[in-house]
Amino acid sequence: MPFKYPEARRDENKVDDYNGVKVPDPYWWLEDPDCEETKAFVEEQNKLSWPFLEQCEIRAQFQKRLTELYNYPKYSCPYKRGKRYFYFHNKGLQNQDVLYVQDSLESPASVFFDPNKLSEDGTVALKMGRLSEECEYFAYGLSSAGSDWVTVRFMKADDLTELPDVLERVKFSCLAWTHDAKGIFYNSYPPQDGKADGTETTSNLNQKLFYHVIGTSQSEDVLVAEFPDNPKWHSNVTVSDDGRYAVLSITEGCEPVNQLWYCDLEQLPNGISGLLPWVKLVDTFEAQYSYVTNEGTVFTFRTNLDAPRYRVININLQEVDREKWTTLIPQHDKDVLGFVQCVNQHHLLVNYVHDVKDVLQLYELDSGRWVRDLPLDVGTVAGLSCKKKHPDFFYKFTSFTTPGIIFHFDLSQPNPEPKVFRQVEVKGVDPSDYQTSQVFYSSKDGTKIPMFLVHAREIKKDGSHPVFLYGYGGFENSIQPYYNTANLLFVRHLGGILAVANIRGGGEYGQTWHKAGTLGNKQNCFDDFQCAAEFLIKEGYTTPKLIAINGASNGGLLVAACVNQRPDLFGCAVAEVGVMDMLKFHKFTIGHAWTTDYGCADDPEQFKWLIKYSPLHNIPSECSTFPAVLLLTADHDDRVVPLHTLKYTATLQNALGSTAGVTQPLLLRVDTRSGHGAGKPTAKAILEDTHIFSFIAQTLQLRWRE
Ligand code: X99
Repeated sequence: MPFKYPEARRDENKVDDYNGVKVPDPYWWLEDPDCEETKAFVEEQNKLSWPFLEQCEIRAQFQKRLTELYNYPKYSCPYKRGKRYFYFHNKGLQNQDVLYVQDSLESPASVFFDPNKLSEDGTVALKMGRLSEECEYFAYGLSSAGSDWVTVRFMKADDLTELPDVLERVKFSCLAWTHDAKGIFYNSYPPQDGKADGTETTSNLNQKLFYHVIGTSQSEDVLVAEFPDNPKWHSNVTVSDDGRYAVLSITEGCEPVNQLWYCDLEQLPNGISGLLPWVKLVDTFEAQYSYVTNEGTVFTFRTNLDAPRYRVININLQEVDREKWTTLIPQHDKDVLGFVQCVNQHHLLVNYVHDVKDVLQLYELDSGRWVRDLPLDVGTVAGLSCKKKHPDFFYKFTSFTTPGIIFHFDLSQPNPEPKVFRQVEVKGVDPSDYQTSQVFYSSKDGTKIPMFLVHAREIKKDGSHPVFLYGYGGFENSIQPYYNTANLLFVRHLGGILAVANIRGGGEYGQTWHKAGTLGNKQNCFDDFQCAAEFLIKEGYTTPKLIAINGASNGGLLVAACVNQRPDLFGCAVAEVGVMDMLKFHKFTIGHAWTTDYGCADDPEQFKWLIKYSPLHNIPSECSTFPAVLLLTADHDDRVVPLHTLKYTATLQNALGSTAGVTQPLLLRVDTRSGHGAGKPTAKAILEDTHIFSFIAQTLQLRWRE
């Protein structure tokens, strides 16, 4: 019995003109989140989707088991400030992680900051927190209901007293204390018309950089940098390890390139009291430079300048000619240089990504000489805490089946070796039930694409296994091994295979891999993902009817584009918070920053790329088979505004909702008081995962196995 989808009004008169090409936009009215018609549309969709999701056969079992298995203690690496140690901890099911403090690593810990106290439903999240250098103050940014907007507040770190200072209209901001603890650098946007609670779609332009002096009101904050001629620019300050310099990085979009300006804070006769006399070390957007540390005027940066897999360079501020810049750690032949951090005054902790798996090494800061490897299993360094002035550091290892092992390494010891500082075990999950492997398959153009597979120890290659195929493919973001309880439940109780395809557009092999999946090459991402499914079928793992694909954000675009292009290849598709209207994304909130990966429809050449794959504009008009589709968005998603998914849903249901061959559900789930993902309370995350996997099990007809 096909579904009866809500009627959505089509405005046939709304046709946009892109340099002479006419493109209808009948559901443009869904772009207004506040009009009654949009609200009614969302309500009707939810009335269809939520009961369906709640009534899926395995829903209760999945939810119960997920809640049980998610209920394990979670810890971050501890970090030292002043004389004390701080770390995040979640007992298991708390909505938000709690910040703890202790006098030493062995002494009892007490609660330092608990975001759970700030809202009933756990939707107020700690987005950023910074202790001043000597631990006088704690500056913290809270966001509400999943929005990117942040409010910064302050407290005294010794007695936890709240200060009256409040910073508003903060978004995409740095938070950098000057070492005298007098104040902090942060970014905010000018006032805007209408609301700014994360449900608006207004473009984010003209961000400014301020210095806030503790004990003053925000209206008195010192404007230290602005770029009126370049409304899309974003800036970020790092205060150097020695406290002397403010290092300013300016970006224009999501490309890994920045300008690099600095200011010697010791050379300011009146302190920080106005626009700073920035010195422009790099005033173009040719490459990325990330501050690592400095010894006097010799600055160390991680850069992709002439190095798509990144390298470490030194620049002496007194000899800034490019010919005088020197290489400290050259680019690796194959591996990508990940993070670089200074520890123990004169060491660099260096991460490489080798075929999507992390490597950790120690180097000498002065010579760039390799000192030693820190052995790691196959997986990811998911956390790190270190400081130049401290001889010891912590790192957290994770993998598909390891929730987290925190190692402590102390360079002040003779013959130091990493020690397991903390290791959590999850009751009910036996890592030996699972097997992780990495395969390399050929994409359409012959490029070898890595893919992780996680499944039961012994599986038959008889095509009988359901697959959960995940991908992202954009913005140089690499998808390295990660621990996810719901994914493991899919493997253990639904007999499934988790497949993570490291498609192009990501950073798995550096900038070259990224660029091969952007702009005019974006189709490579979709080809890579489709070829992953074809590989799994050809190798006898599965069949199209048993494949569920999933992705979020840029990965939501991936899923929707692949469904349009190959509806025959998948049984189910779950697209979360996706970018679906490739002709208009740049008009809303921070969308303009993504033109670096996607291009922009206002440009006639780039329009041709976008119109070819934009999910909203390429839904097949008739087809004999189509996967079950679940679309997710949320009312406070101000990263990828909900209108993308709303318009796409209306178009999809209109095109295929009453087609004879299309019997599988095409549903939209819109969450409330929820956003793009960051800061989502545990209760909401568990319910969302439950709904996603219940939908997959229901539509692929999977049975629960004990
Ligand atoms: C962003 O849009 C990042 C947004 N953002 C900035 C920040 O532009 O978070 C910025 C400037 C300065 C400081 C902090 C920020 N991103 C991040 C993309 C993918 C990303 C995103 O969210 F590059 F990883 N997208 C949603 C891209 C398409 C869908």
